[in-house]
Amino acid sequence: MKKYSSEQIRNVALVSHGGAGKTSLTEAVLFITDAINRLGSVESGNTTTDFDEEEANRQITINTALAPLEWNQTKINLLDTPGYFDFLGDVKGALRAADTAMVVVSAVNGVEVGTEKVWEYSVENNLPRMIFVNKLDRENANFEETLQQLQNFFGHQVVPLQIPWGEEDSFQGVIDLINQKALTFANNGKEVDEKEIPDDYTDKLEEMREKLVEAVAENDDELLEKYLEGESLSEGELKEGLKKGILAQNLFPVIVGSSTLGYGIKPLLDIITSYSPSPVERGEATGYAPGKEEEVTISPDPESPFSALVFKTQTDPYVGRINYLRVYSGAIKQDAQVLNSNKEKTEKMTQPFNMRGKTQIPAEEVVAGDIACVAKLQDTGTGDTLCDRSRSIQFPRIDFPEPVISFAVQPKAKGDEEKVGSGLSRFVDEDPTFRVERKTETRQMVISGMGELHLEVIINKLRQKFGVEVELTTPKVPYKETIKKSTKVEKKYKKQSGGRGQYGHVFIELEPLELEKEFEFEEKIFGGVVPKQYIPAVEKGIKEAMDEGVLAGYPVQGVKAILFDGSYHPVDSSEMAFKIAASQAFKQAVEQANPILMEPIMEVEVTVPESYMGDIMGDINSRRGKIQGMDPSDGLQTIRALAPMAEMFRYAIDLRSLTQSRGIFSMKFKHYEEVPSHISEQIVAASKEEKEEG
Ligand SMILES: Nc1nc2c(ncn2[C@@H]2O[C@H](COP(=O)(O)OP(=O)(O)OP(=O)(O)O)[C@@H](O)[C@H]2O)c(=O)[nH]1
Ligand SMILES: [Mg+2]
Repeated sequence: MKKYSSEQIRNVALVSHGGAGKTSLTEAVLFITDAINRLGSVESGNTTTDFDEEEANRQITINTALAPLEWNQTKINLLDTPGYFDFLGDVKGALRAADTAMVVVSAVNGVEVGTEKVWEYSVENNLPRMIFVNKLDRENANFEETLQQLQNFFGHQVVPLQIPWGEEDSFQGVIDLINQKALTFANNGKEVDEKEIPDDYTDKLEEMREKLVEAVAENDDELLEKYLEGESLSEGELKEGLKKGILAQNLFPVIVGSSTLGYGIKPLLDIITSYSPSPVERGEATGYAPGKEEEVTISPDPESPFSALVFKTQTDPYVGRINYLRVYSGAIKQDAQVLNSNKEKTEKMTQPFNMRGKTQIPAEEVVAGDIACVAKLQDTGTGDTLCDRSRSIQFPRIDFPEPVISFAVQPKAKGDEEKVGSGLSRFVDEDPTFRVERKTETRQMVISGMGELHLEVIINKLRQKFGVEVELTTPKVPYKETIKKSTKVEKKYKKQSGGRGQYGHVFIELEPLELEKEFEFEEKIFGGVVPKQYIPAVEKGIKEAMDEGVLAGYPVQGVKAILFDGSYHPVDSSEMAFKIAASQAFKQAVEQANPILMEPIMEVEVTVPESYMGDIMGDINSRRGKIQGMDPSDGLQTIRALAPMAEMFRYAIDLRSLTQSRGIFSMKFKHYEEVPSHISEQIVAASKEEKEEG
């Protein structure tokens, strides 16, 4: 690839609801621009950007892939992102790296939930947006209706630059409203023929072009005046106005085509090079001086000190770790010493390269505004800023979503624990929406992610890359046991037959404490009835007994134990004897003290469109949840509730199906509460059964 200046770069993220055609579009574009010489397809599992085995098998995108290509003296960095919600993290990263969001919409399905979401994220990132209406060749494709939906959802600034010539079986080309030509395509879109506008489209063309001109004029006072006075805009004015409107996020042009036929792809490329902003036109980026509040602005000047944001990290079996960088200023230079300002570490830059799918293409120098990869950095991961020491800066962190679903993992073969642990932690490195935790309370390894599919993919990768098989189960709930009333017991532990005997004798009183206080111990021994040297053994015996409660074997907490009387034997007493006596006393006391099970209660926040409110509240009630409050905003409702952890493990999945994926939620631990008795009985019974089997 030749060198490109910052003005000659376009960074375009393809985003959509799952399956709208982003990967097929990327493949078509690569083929048409001769970046690849064989046209792959999603069905055959041989596209450039869905190169991962899991992607090819499932025919969906899992990882954002880069597809740099050259067109009209411009380098276009396409980012082919995943559409499934489980892989949202990668979409967020790509949107941070891009200067334009190309929202792909299927003409068959129209605006879908995922369309709304990616639009929202693009707005959050202040990104200029374009819309590609795809699949116009498919049965049930309907441009009029799709356009209507787009305008209903995203406003009247959604304006077509083209309309399809025919639809479904009779889709034969594209009517270009700006140049007023009909375009047809051959050789998978490599050849374009310009034709006169067909007669049955002349009226439509006029009507749609008028709307386009009006929309452009509305964005510019001068043009508007001209327009209102009945003057027509020159072609130059129209194009310039359009470009300005797009950059200002006031106009969202609609482009049409079919990715699999290659129709409309060349015009799409022309529109990207002419109307989507270069990094220079996007202007300054904002960051912070490390440790300080005030903003620092960075202009996309290749001559200024280097700065870049790592928006994705990937581990390659051969190359090791690869970081994807969006450069904001200066240039990536091989061997340069740069600062990772988040980790305060110096990194030495290796030779940067372009990635096209999985293919590395060497790049000599990567200037401000460009996207490229660097391998073998020591401490750098997703979200980190790399910069020149002379101007230390941190770009805002990428707002990755928090995991919503958890499973316990267990290796199928004994002895694989370590391999599983180290394999999983490698994936944590790559994927900010994936977590692994070792839960000491339940002695389980728990993985968390964005959905079942996300975790399933990770488990498959673990098998492919590390050769270990694991099983996923619902995590155990870290119940605790406690007592409800005070009680006193006496316990004598005595063995005095032959040889040296054992003798320990204690009176213990138990009192309930707040659960958070875990455990307190007090001794009220008078006159040395239990000698000083045995008292620590008494405490130790109780503590050990607390590890496994009498009800279902969960740890006991929220108990105060008072040693208030006892006796000893001058020869037979020992620390061991007192420990055993204390432990037995404690167990007996707990049984008398009305023991109960306590369960973790989560604080849950669910945000859904208002129409789902009833269903959500009903569902929360059925999970033993308690509604705490509601906050309406913008047609959405946020419901705050408390609900037991035990009922919430599958909530991510259930919320999706309840709301057609429109709902989001977050959850964090709040406190422990008593388990209702009918449920407690089941837990106790289950634990007995497990004990008998085990
Ligand atoms: N007929 C027709 N089929 C298309 C077109 N574009 C994509 N498809 C098909 O639609 C399906 C999904 O296409 P993809 O390119 O994988 O869509 P995607 O947006 O990348 O999907 P995700 O990455 O999983 O979100 C595949 O079976 C494609 O062959 C099109 O323009 N016309
Ligand atoms: Mg895809």
